[in-house]
Amino acid sequence: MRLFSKRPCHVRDPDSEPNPRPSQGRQPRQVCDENFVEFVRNYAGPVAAKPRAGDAVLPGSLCTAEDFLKLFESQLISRHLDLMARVLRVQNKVYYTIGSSGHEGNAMVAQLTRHTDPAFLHYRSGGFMAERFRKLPGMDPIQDSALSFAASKDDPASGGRHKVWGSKPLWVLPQTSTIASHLPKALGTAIAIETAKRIGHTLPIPEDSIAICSFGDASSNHATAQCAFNTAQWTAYQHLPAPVLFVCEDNGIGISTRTPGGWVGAAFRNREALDYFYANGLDIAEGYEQVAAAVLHCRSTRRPTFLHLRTTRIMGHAGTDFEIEYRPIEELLRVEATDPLLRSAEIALASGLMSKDELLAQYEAIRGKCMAAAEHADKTPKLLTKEEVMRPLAPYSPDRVRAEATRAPTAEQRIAVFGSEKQLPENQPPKHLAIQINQALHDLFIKYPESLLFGEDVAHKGGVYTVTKGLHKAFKSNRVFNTLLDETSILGLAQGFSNMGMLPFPEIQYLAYFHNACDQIRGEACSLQFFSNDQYRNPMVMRVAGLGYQRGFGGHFHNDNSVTALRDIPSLIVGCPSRGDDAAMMLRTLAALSKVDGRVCVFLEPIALYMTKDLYEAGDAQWSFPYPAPDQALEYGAERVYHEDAKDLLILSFGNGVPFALRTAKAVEAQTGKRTRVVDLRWLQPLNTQAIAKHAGDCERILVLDEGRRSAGVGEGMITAIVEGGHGAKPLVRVCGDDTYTPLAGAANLILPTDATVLEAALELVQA
Ligand SMILES: Cc1ncc(C[n+]2csc(CCOP(=O)(O)OP(=O)(O)O)c2C)c(N)n1
Ligand SMILES: [Mg+2]
Repeated sequence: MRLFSKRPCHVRDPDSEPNPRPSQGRQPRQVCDENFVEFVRNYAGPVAAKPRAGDAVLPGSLCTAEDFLKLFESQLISRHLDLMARVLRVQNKVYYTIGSSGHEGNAMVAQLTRHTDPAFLHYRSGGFMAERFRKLPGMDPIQDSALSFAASKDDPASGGRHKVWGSKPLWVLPQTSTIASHLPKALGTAIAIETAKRIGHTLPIPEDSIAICSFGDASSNHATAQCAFNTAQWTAYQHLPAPVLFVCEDNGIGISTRTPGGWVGAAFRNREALDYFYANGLDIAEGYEQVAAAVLHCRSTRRPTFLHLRTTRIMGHAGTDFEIEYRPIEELLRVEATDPLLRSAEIALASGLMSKDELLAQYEAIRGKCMAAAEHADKTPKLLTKEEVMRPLAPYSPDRVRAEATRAPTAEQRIAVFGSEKQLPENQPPKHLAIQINQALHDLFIKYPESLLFGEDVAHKGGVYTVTKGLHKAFKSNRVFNTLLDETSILGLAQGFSNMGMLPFPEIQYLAYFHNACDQIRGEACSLQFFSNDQYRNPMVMRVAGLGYQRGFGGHFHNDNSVTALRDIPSLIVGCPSRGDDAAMMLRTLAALSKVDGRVCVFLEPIALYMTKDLYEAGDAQWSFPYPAPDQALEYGAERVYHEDAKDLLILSFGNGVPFALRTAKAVEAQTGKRTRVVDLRWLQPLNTQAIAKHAGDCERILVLDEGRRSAGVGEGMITAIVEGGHGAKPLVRVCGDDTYTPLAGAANLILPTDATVLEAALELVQA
């Protein structure tokens, strides 16, 4: 066997250039390719009598000859897809060269699990995918993968939006390339499988399914991965089921950074409530038994299971990787010698299952199929318009959303929860924001038996501000529960629940604490519809308490008013009510947007308005409103307009700014006779730019009131809409927060808009 050819993979070749030129001639073959052919040709080891289908492929192995042949073919398919990508990348026919070579042993995990076990995969999962494709008739892994490599519009995984491992019928949810970000939602899915049974929700997959999640050795160190392991352990430690199979594909390196020898085993072998298995993924005959044991353990015990799968990395990190710069030649030689395909060829030959000629013929036949599929894929249509690209990103079906949002639960259902007709919230006196959110959540929980609410301190305590009080009592621990203190896990759980068809209402205790888990929404939840061509959806309504002006509980972290972190997330919907009745109706619309169009929604609750009952003076009760009956909802995007006939001044605002604006309007009229239209935008993402432009057009002067920071705040979006709407020449002022963190106590008012500063700016405007 030649382990190191004249042209090793670690010598720069044309496809190692970031922007390759079209190739003029034939591509030189990769070392692993040459090695394989030579190894088979030169094989001179023992050859046993051909085993029958049910026999062990080699004495002592748990893998039968029949199963081995399938696995070997899957390995070869995976390898030839990699080789094809290296050849055709330089011709600009393929747009992705991160391969699976050296990891093909993960086909065993696919063979030993079911196609209905949801899989969240590492990018080196070619072997797994080829094997999983066998589980349903009529599916072709080569064809489908080739379409994805070519960014073809016909790509069944993402519709040409990314090279992802994904399949709707095979329960492979496409993942982004942010390493480790998929672990929390894989765990969430495992927990959701179990929760569904407890709340009587019908699962889309069998009840004894497990969630599979693979990742690399370097990725196992990531904070997001660690939080998933910890949450799995925290769950299992309490004897709660969490059937997730973590598969750590350990090739000993992450791009160029070596994982310390033995680290993965040392770090995971003795963790509390995380059951460790080791399998040699380089040798099917040997590794099969341990993979089977890990899968069986996970499925039967429903405990989180860590499968440490030994792999290696052939052909570098990606086509652009120049391995020789950071790995000594001796090491590369060792790596090439442990190529799992050489071992599989040896098993096939030594067991007598295949002759050299048969093996080489199959090898070349698969190469031919992969190349032909890729050439075909290259000729298929690509995404050519912006509309095509964005079609699955943010679906919206207005009529269906409206109908769903105004669909009320029955009176009997409601009375069973609220107590009596008289106790129905719409029959109560007007109430403030916190109470109405609470009542609306009760109503939504009656309407959607598959809804769940969870977060920090939300259960018995009812949240820091008692907004969720009573929900736990009414709907019990399976639907309303405290999580551990980890926002990333909360949002991972939310994705898991929605993957299983439930409607999660995760709560983030304060907006400042969303930021450290933002990737779960920005990178993961919101990208799923896009990267799966809207085949997968993870709808949710994330409630976040935030914004400024809290008197009792000050400082930055309880008064964070940065909406910015939410506003540029593609497809995310952000609603922010300023009063109770709007909040109740907005929640219904958000839930409907989730149910109908699969949207990820944020409900941003202004803490300072939770208990606000008065508007102009103490005791006037003018910021308390009757509870809207459950068949009332807000139109998605629609603003609330106060003093619609006023034209002298327009104040555009949201959240805490709305009462400021109304008080200012009253004072301006009293002092100058000028009348002010106040617009509460209510929906912060996407901003209703048409409404902003319309009101700006109607009025003579404009005041943009945004409690957020000057830089990148919502106010910038409002002003852009005004200017783009053609009204930039009108007198315009912005009153907003300063670019600073919020200080404690009264000092907060120095950097936030106040009644006084808003009034001052408004008077200047109207008197100018
Ligand atoms: C959060 C994040 N940080 C950095 C990267 C860039 N990156 C991509 S793969 C990789 C190494 C991963 O190594 P490992 O987990 O061992 O997987 P392997 O590639 O070896 O299979 C890095 C740093 C990324 N994709 N995501
Ligand atoms: Mg690695």
